[in-house]
Amino acid sequence: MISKYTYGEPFNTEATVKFVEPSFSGIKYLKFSGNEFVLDLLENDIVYGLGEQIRGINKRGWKYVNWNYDNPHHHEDTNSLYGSHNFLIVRSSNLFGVFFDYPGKITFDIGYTDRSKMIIHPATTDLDVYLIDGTSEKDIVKQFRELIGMSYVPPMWAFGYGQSRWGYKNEDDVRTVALKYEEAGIPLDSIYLDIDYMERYKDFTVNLDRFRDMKGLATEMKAKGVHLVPIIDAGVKIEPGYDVYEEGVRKGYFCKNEAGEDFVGAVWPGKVHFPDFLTPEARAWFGSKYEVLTSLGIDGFWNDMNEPAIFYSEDLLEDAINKIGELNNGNMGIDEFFAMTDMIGGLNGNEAYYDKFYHCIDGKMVKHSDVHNLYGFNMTRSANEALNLIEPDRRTLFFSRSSYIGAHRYGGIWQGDNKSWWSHILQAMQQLPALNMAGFMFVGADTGGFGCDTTEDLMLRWLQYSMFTPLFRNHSCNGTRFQELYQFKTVEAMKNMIDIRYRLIPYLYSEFLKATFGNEMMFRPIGFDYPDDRDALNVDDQLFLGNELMIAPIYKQNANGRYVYLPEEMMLVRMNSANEICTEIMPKGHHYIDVSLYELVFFIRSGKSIPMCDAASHTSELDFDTITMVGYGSSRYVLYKDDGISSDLSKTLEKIEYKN
Ligand code: MIG
Repeated sequence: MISKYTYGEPFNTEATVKFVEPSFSGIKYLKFSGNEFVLDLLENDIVYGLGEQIRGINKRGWKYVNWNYDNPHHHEDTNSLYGSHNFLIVRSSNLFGVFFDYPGKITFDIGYTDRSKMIIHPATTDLDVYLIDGTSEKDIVKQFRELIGMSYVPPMWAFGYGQSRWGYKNEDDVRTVALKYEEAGIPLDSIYLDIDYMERYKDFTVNLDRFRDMKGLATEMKAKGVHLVPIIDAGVKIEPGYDVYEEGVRKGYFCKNEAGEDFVGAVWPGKVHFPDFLTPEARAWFGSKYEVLTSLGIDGFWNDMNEPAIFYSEDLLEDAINKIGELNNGNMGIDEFFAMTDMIGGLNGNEAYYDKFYHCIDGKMVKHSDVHNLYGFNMTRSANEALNLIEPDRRTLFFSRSSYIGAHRYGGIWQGDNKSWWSHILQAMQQLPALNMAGFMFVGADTGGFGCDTTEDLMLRWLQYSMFTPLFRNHSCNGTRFQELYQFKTVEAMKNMIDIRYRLIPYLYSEFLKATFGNEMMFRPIGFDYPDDRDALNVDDQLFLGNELMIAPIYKQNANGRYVYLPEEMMLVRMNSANEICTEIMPKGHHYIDVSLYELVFFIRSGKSIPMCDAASHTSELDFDTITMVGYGSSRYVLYKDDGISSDLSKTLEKIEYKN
């Protein structure tokens, strides 16, 4: 049962799609003090959720600030990342879900100030709060997901392996990647184009010196089974003669400053204007520009910098430069020196920028900071809605960096600029169930790590985790160690892992569709299926994947194995390569399992089995009809499959029962 409570005058975020009758009594379970919501927590209560946030599956013990932020440091003490997903499930004397539909800054102090209190503080008290009672976490998630609408489904090829790097500068760089993968015999479905393909970082342009013939390249790659997926940034470069800029100015599609002029920020291209994605007109206009690239044969995009990230605004930059001039008195002391570095460091992403521009909604100026967290959502929506017109029959791959609940209907997300750190495998995994709770199903982290130099063993372990996530992309930052799989000596072992991924795609895609259609989670904490088992409730480094699997990846360097907790009897599956499968039944309980660096280990749940197809070089070559079942004897599996591309999701959907 869902109850809705309205405070003040909420902005219509369009996060939800179902009408809920507002309740006029006081809110249940939480205490509302006039500007915050408070809940008393007992020692063993658990708080799940918050989507893309740091720390564990149980969110207790930290203060989270949901304010979409271009934060390349996913440190343990950070507070904000790229997305705001204000949905929680509280397992206390009452079990309930709660969604704070609020597009501005909102703080979740979950036992930080006081271990026994959760305090939720929205910047203003204009919001809708939805409170969901249910019989279990899974039941609450289902109700919530029905409220927010069905999640985005990408084309099936998006489940293939993708290679990306900031720094593929020209056609030959792209060809080299494709060729080396081919030579190494490693399956590949996509190569990503980062900002270098554009002409001076201008959206919807192609640098013709470096990409002479994008259409030819896209066609050539497509013939090899590889899709090119270019990046699109939120800011539009200010440059006379650039059509997107000129048209946007002429038609009034950009965000305005207080004086009603087009607001100026600076990002990659230097000075930019920001499309007012919160208006349907600007959304339709910007979205229509994607045709510049789809007409060249492009069928996938990633949307970046759409928090929106702002490096500086003209006035704050000038201010900082003047103050630094004053500080530079010929003999800078330590105080002046640090005042200077703080000032420089404080420019990128400074919150003050977001008070300086406005959206024009139904003739009213709405200050950006009041609706900040909706910007990336509406950028992805702009692309998705336009592509539905440009390419009505087929699905396009979309994923975004920034998001808010509601964006899940229009695209997936990637988990942003992580680092090549062991702890970031676990961090990525711990976000998965919370993202699924919030509707984000097509998700994945930069495999191998974005920032910092990766290592061969980290890459292997990371592959053994990421091969289970819908988005499976190796991406890294300009200037870091190269991490395409062919760069490593153990390329053969890496190839084995990618081959295994391709063997698992029928299962992964099928479970993705089931969870999406059924408003369920593809990745669940162990405690969601075993709420009465204390040990299961404590597990935060294993997940159920669909209805049949449990994953328990290794995320520590030099570990030759790990502890796992089995809440029921399960079948341990070991795979050293695509065709070597060893299985062993293990009883319920705690176990230590050995796992060599070159070996994949996962678990099949009691009495279940999963379908596997043969490995192939590309998803287009996968044969979903030649299935081998792996798992318990006399079990059944219902495989969901479709043509992988039609927009009409029911048109080609088939449900095929396999017996083991
Ligand atoms: O300021 O386009 O998260 O994936 O490679 C950095 C360059 C901008 C941030 C994205 C990252 C991408 C990078 N971008």
